[in-house]
Amino acid sequence: MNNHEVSPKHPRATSLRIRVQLVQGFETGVTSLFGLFAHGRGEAFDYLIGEITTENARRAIRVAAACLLLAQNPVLSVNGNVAALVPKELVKLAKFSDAKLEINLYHPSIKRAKAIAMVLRSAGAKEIYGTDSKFHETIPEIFSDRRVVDHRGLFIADSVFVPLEDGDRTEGLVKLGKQVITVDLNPLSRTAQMATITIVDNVVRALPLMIEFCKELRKDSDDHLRKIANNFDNRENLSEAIRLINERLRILANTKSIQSTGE
Ligand code: PTJ
Repeated sequence: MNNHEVSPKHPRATSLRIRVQLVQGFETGVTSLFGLFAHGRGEAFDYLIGEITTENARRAIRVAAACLLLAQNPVLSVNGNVAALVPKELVKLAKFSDAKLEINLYHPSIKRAKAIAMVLRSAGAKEIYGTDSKFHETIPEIFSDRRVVDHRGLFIADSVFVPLEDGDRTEGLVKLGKQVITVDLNPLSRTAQMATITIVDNVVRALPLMIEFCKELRKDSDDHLRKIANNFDNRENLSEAIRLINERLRILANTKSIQSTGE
């Protein structure tokens, strides 16, 4: 028994298993140390949301799937956190949305990019962009190290899926006229606020659903997909996400015995 093992009897077993995945990601050089902090921030918001996929998030996931299917050049951007948490799902999503997978890191390191590529290959990825400097291109609109992208991937993409993203790059990508789809548990983050479509959910819950929607919607006409995509307003989506947290907290605050969900 290694010290990362989580007892299935633990009331917070699911949450603890996710943590273990990230710690293991860190130990194998996939996730950055900063990624662990980012996860903690996400976890806190997941508590507030109730650790469920809300109907609101489900709607945003369906719209995101429709947009990826409509795109000419969709790209899924992979960082150290999502590589540790949902590698198989990323590969499946790329398959069912005909999207490219590109490794793009906020805290870049060749060693980490290689480790992430290995994880994606083990999960079944055939082609991975972003690792060959021959194809690197710089986006001046982005100020962080993430400005270096693959000119066959993110550089020419019309729709980019950037789960757990930092605000600067989201802003830069939006400025470039790209459609930006993100997953962020914090509806108040700069990325959540700036993206074209924000899925306020945990990436471990959102990705399997996104794959299901892609499988289902890929049989539909572009006209139908456009109807789904056009019937969405990210401001309204974010307002609803904040309202749902607010409402949940109001109910909990008025409940006589609050059931603790803490470890
Ligand atoms: O691997 P790298 O170098 O590319 O770095 C990746 C991180 C995530 C460290 C980097 O992009 C970063 O610093 O991101 P931020 O600015 O901390 O933003 C991450 C956002 O994701 C925060 O708003 C968190 O609340 C949110 N978040 C964290 N874990 C999850 C999440 N959202 C959905 N699902 C999660 N599991």
